[in-house]
Amino acid sequence: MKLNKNQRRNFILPALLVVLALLGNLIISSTQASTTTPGASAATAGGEVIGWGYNGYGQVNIPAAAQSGVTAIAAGGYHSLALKSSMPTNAAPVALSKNVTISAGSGCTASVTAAQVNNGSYDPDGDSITLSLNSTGPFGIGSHNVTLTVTDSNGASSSATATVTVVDTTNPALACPSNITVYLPPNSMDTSAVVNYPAPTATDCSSVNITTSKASGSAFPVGTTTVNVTATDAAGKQSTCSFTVTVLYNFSGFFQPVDNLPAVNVANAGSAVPVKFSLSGNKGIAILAAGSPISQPLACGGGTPADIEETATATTSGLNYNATTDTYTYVWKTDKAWKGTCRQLNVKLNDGTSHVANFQFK
Ligand SMILES: [Ca+2]
Ligand SMILES: [Ca+2]
Repeated sequence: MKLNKNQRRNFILPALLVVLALLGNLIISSTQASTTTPGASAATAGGEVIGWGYNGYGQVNIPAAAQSGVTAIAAGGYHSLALKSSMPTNAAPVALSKNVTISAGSGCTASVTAAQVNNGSYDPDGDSITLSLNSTGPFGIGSHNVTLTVTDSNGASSSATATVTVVDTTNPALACPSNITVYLPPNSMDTSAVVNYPAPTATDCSSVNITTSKASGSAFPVGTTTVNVTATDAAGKQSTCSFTVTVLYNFSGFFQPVDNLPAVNVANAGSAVPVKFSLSGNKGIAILAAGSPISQPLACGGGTPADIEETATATTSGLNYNATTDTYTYVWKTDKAWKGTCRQLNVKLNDGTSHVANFQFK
């Protein structure tokens, strides 16, 4: 049978479609569709067949799907067919992020890495992925938003956001004043002194509150007082330091008959030696440290001998104060057994100071 031109036109396309249908489950969805139907497509085992053509036969425009990725084309009459292979498509990676909290380092800042923010990002295709952050810092104390971008080896990417919180976990740097020593006002009955000390200083990544166990400008008693200082930062981190405030008597040195060092006082063993001194004012009778005075053996030799010109009649040791002469007298009852030996007398006051005199007994 010989076909004219129109007959051939009307025959070729259906024939071709039939062939394709035989080859692979061809399904024509719109061979006689309206003019708005962009084309016909058919899914096959190996790809996708797209047909289009003259409006009178149902297909009109070149479908968008047939404008790229076409591996073969057939045309005849008013119809065309394109074959697209089922090329694998690339799936974008999945970005998963997590919020992180980081301790501030030196400079009170911290940096973050993409790996720290990453929470198991992956690529559905199994492609290798790279991680990046829009900013790695350094960030100051507080919260900061970052964006994690995950890119696969095909260049597809996804992003996720996270919060980076930089916290202060460092104790304050605290500096205490140096130890302070003051003397009681001379010629007074005062047994305490008002002491002003330099303010302790603290530095920290956050605000710091400083407290002291005894305020500057307080009356400090005779002796040594330890002032404890605590610095607490906004995160509750604490540092401590301490310093001492020592208030001393105005010890005069020993009066006669006792000579001060380096003299060696020569006394009769068993005699009572009046040990006299002043603290520049009546400080009461409770001026000695516990157990004071004491005497200890001393190697004889050295020093300038000086006789004890005056002795007391007391049979026991004891302390008294004479307001008229502003003199404390400690009567030191020596031991007869000390004859031929030397000893050092230590008068330790309750301000913590020790005052010694050397003796040789005859
Ligand atoms: Ca991928
Ligand atoms: Ca801190």
